[in-house]
Amino acid sequence: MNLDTLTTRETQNDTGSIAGKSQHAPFWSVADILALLDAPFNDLIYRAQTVHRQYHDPNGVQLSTLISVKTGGCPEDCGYCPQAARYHTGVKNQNMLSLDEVVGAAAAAKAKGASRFCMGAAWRGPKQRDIEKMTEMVRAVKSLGMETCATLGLLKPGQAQQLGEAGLDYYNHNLDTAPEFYEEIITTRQYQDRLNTLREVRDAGINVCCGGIVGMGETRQSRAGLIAQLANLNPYPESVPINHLVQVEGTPLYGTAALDPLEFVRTIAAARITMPKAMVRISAGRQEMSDAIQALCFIAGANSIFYGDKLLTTDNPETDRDRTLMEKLGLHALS
Ligand code: SAM
Ligand code: DTB
Ligand code: SF4
Repeated sequence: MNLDTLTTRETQNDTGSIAGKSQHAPFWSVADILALLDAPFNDLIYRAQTVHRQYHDPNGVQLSTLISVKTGGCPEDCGYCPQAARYHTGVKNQNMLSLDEVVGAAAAAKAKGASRFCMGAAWRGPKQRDIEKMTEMVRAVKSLGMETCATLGLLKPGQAQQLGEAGLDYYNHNLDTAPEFYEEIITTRQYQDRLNTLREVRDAGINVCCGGIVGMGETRQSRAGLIAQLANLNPYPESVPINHLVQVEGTPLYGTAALDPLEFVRTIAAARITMPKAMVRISAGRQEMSDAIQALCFIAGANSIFYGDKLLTTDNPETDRDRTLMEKLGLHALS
């Protein structure tokens, strides 16, 4: 299969998503996406950059800042996560931050140039009293003139609607990996649970932020499987975070063989081609990435980053390093 055939599919699939009518049959097969990932690097990147330029400002980057509003002590067993109570990673548990702390951090992020503020919590899912606190935070951050995002785990019916009514713009909930690899990584919640939460978010009219993690020892086929799942959501997510595993000592995935960084770039390109209108974010793992690899990711269609010295518990590049990189590449922040 050549890449031109696949590009035609991208256009058709996009039209289907805009129509937003009844669920279409999966359009991107895993084989289609594997063909993208297997293509000569230059062909893949050229195609991704071409698609990128059709839909986006080629030099614009959206900046999101993360904060952990409740840290550690999580009952789940996600094999990559430093916040799972069962792994001994040295992460200090922290109860929910106060409204003032969150608003102060959001105002500081805005002053540094972030347009979106993303609040994360180490929960399997929020309780009703947590939702009440979160809606206060969402309202307050929103009133600063920032976009709001939350990532709180699985949502029960009705919870997304409450968050949406408070003004939540995006909900982040990742599929993490392909269905066939998923059980190697997480056993305390099912793939279908995640899809159900994404449906709750979509039905509440909140933008979907959904991606995954690479570098967990998966095959290229599984990376294709993850992208296929994301691209076949109807409609596909507005925001697609591609995380590179941050290896944290004490987690089961610590010591996983390193992924060739060019595989990360290829995954970004496949996300761009299959989800042309989405914002594709280089998420976790940038601290360990060279400027050259990040530049390749931007060429491959990435147009969003986490901006700020910390992700949730691990380090992200200093804002000065990011500003310098953006200047070197002639990239500007999107408002
Ligand atoms: N507890 C909620 C949940 O799991 O949905 C929200 C926070 S959780 C930390 C959000 C996402 O961060 C995970 O789904 C995973 O994709 C990503 N993540 C967590 N630890 C990571 C790591 N060590 N490296 C890369 N991504 C990670
Ligand atoms: C996402 O896809 N990546 C972010 C955000 N959504 C919540 C989280 C990355 C966490 C990396 C590990 C840590 O800092 O604890
Ligand atoms: Fe808990 Fe989320 Fe970490 Fe999984 S990824 S252990 S649910 S905080």
